[in-house]
Amino acid sequence: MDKKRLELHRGDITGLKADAIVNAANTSLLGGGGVDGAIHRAAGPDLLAECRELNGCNTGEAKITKGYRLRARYVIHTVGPVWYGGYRNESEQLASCYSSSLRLAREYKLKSVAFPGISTGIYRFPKELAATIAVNETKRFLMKNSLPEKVIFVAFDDESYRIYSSLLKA
Ligand code: AR6
Repeated sequence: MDKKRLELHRGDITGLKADAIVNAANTSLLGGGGVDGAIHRAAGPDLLAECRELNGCNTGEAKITKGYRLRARYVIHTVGPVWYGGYRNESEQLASCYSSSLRLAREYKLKSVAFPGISTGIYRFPKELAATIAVNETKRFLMKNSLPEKVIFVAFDDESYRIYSSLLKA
């Protein structure tokens, strides 16, 4: 796989001009805090109206909506696992968030997709392990698929930025 297909961006995901940005949602898909709240604020009320039609989403799965006022054309909503110490299949569920989101991106023929660190905020998933899963699962998918062409990991804080930098250099 061409390493140039993986990028790292520091800061707020809501301003990114990718074909899709991924939202770290909850099973209701009706909004919340963290990046979910920021995406809904930036996209405007039409996003919530479309989300209401989706009947929620299971942990580890993903659903897609339009991006409305965002620069991104689509939002892929995925529900990460709450971290309970690693005894409840959290790693497999987190990997499934990435593969499900990437499958949707492929289905919609999207060229670029940006991910925040799913589950690494309110859901307390350890950042280093989460980033390792994110990068490995994404590489695995890109090796087998030509779309999306590019995946952007968005690090909101310095610690996440350092973790992703070293993983992407390796
Ligand atoms: N841009 C990029 N990354 C961000 C932004 C932003 N604007 N804001 C926060 N992050 P979290 P979770 C990072 O808590 O852990 C919501 O209430 C943040 O630093 O948003 O999956 C949902 O409705 C962290 O690294 O999501 C769910 O109930 C990462 O995004 C619950 O939180 C994810 O943090 C989901 O929890």
